[in-house]
Amino acid sequence: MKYDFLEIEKKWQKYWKENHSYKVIEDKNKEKCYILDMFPYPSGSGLHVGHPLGYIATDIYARYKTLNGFNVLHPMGYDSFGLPAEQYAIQTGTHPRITTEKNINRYRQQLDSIGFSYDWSREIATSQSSYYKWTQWIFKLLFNSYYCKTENKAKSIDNLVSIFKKEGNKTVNAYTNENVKFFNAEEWNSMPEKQQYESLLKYRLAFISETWVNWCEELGTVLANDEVKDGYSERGGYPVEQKLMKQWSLAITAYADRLLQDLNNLDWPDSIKEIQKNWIGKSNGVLLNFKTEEFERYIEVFTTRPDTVFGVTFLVLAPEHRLVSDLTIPEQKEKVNQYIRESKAKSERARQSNKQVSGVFTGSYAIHPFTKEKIPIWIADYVLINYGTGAIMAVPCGDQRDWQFAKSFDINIVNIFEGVDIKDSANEQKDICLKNSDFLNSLTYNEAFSIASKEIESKGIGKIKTNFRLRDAIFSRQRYWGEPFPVYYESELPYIIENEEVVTLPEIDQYLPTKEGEPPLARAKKDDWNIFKGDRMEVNVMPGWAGSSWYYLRYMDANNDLEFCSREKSNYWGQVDLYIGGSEHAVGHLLYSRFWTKFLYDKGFVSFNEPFKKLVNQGMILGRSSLVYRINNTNTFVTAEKKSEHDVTAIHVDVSLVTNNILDINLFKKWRPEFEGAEFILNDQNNYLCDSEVEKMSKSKFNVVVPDDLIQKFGADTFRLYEMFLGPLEQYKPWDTSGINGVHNFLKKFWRLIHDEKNNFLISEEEPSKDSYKTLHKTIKKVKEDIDRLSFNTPVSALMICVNELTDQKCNSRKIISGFTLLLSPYAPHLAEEIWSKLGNKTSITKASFPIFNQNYLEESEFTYPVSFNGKMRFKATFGIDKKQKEIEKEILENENTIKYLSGKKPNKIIVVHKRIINIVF
Ligand code: ANZ
Repeated sequence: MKYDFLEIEKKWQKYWKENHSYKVIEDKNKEKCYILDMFPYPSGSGLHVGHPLGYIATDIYARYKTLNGFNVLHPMGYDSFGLPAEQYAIQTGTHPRITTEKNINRYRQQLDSIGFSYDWSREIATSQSSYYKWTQWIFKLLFNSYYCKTENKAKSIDNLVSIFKKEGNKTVNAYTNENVKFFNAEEWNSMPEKQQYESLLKYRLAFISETWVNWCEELGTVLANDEVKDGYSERGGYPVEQKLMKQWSLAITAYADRLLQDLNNLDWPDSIKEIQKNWIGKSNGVLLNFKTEEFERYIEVFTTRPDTVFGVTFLVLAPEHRLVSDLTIPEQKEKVNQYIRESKAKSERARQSNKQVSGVFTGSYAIHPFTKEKIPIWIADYVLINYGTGAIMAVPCGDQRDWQFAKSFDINIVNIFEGVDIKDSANEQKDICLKNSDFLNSLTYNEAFSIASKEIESKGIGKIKTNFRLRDAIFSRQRYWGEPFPVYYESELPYIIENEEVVTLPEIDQYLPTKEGEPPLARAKKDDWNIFKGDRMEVNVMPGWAGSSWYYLRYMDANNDLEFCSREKSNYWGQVDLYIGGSEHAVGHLLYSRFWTKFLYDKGFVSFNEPFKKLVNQGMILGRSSLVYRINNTNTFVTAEKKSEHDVTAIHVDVSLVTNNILDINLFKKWRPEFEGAEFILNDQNNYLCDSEVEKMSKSKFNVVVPDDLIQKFGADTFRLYEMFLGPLEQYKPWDTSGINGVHNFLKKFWRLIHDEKNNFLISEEEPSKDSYKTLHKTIKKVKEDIDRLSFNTPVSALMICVNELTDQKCNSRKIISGFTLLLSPYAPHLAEEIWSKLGNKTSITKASFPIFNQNYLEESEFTYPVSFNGKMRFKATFGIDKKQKEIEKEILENENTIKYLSGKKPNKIIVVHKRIINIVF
């Protein structure tokens, strides 16, 4: 009797492939359901057991929805541009395309071995020119659009040109990436073409500007804020510094308010919504100008607390502020320059979390716009260049950092809060009356805020302003392995290559920056480009998130050569109904794809303005690392029990060298040349014991477990069930194979239920017992309810209980086994197909219907009645629920207990209340 999973899985994978079982077409008669995984970057090390967790969950859900009659779109592809392939190319000269293709093949083979129900006819890879042609197309669309703040949508730049022709730009309420000069129609019409073009560049949603960027020297590229963690690059962990560079950016800030508002309509985890909300960071405040004392200059500050204006005792500029050099007096120059150098090396986050305040006085003063007092101008790196105006009015009695600053540098503090003792800063004093504040005296925050704002506006010294923490998204990367821009330059102005053709990535001799420090693409000569125009081509490439911002749309119409995705297809498939992926994409990918979707919606290319209706973050599967201890400056390793007796360094060892925490010393010596001659101090049992630690599964920690071996040993169906069985999808959980046997045994037990000793299929045509019906239907109910609420672990135990009960009932009745097989099929599709076909079905189980739950089967089949004599309960008796009243009366009279209690008397009446009581009156 054998459950030959390897044979079965091979057979059905072949069948599915040959019969295109998972191909879907747009079927108007069926309700659609779009179920999506965050597509992987195909890395060189393949999939480890953590990767498929979310994929298995969506696959179960997709199969479940299909069985329930939905037309399910469940595609897969690759986010295949990226750094690792490029770095490998730098080291080895292998073209990143080759590495990427190899890795994709390995991924595909691994994915296939797990038995996913993907429609592979829709496979995409962002690095294919047939895909990035459309990424470039969206970029061009952004370049050719501006954002109308009155209509609150993106519109065609041509529209703007016709307005300029008629009325100039004064009436235009549009997003601009820098301040624009006003012109009237006449001025516009007489402007040289080049100047017109330059003016328009400021309105475009894809634009070039000189911005402070996160520069990573080691990677030779700019990084987005979400690619930087604590001052180091997320990939590689290299230091990141601030640098002023000319870069392409996308005007995501034009969408800030909509990105914030529309979060309310999304079925996403609250934590992710909160992270996005903070990242967007909306604040209402005012821009206020402070005149400098010496010359005709204004320092514009952004404040959310105009009510505290009378508490301002100094101004602070970010060290990078463009007025710093003008304002710094000669005596302070050296100190200021030194400070600027120091703060350059700090990341934005490090600057904000500065425990120790630091700063330098410029030597200049500004004039307070109301009190006319002289206030000193400082520079300090707790003020960020990228936020607000890069300058603040400091109110020590209202703001903790200003207070600390004033204290450390002995700057005057004015107390403007009634009844507050300014020993410490009076953070968030919103319900306290103001004092020392002229026309704001005795008002509290709300009133003072609006009166001060109005006064500032009417005096012409500032204006009300809503500010967002969100920055425009920097879109250039100084790399090779990314989408080239469809852009060329003429007289240093960027122009779009407007034809339909894709600009392909040219071949280059080396994947390094040029000697002049230009990006690798600058190595391409004119002839290396498939399209070359103007003086030169753009040599930056797009960032990793370009391709991933719209890939969910391409799956809907993956093979369309004429459009990125037809309106018909996107109307049919609509938003992604369920999106599963890691929470690390909270502000990168998930924000950018919302932005692109809104943009495409504005331009009329899709009918929805949010990409992902429901989002679930799967928890990470953690690895169990093994650690050995090397005695410092020796090649001797000491067993964990004795490590405290020595001065040691812990070293991660490959988990495959360790069993039950005991190191295989021979394998260890062979593992790496430097350990060949290692010596060991063992424990009393003559073993070398390792410590173990639960942490992220990663190649560098040597704790990676790959699915391949497990699938070979237990089969894909066991693997799928087991990954789900580990616990709730959202939870972080350590990988632990100790329970996999149990899950495997469950499938074997099911096999045994319907096969005899000789492995003959055994199925009975008998009507199942009530108990068996009950077992099946309670399982249907549980599996259905649980999958509906995306609880994927609990149905596994329900299925196990079901097989146990059916085994006890010796039930191999066709009706029950068919039902159970269907329930099992989303989890263990190969085994389910096998049994389904053995049951005589001619079509695949994937084309069948989910069993319908019937409450009636759950009703008790028997009831135990209390039997009373003249109202006094004497004993209990059990009868079938369906038993007729007359029969119960007859049988109860024959019961030996009744005979005893009646002791010969004749009963007058027998009362039987269905499923309640039996009363015998005598
Ligand atoms: C005066 C003031 C008084 C402020 C007070 C706060 C409290 P949010 O809410 O995050 O928008 N600020 C402005 N630009 C800054 C920059 N580039 N770097 C660091 N800090 C900056 O914060 C806005 C407040 O943060 C502004 O309001 C400003 O300080 C500071 F009792 O102005 B406030």
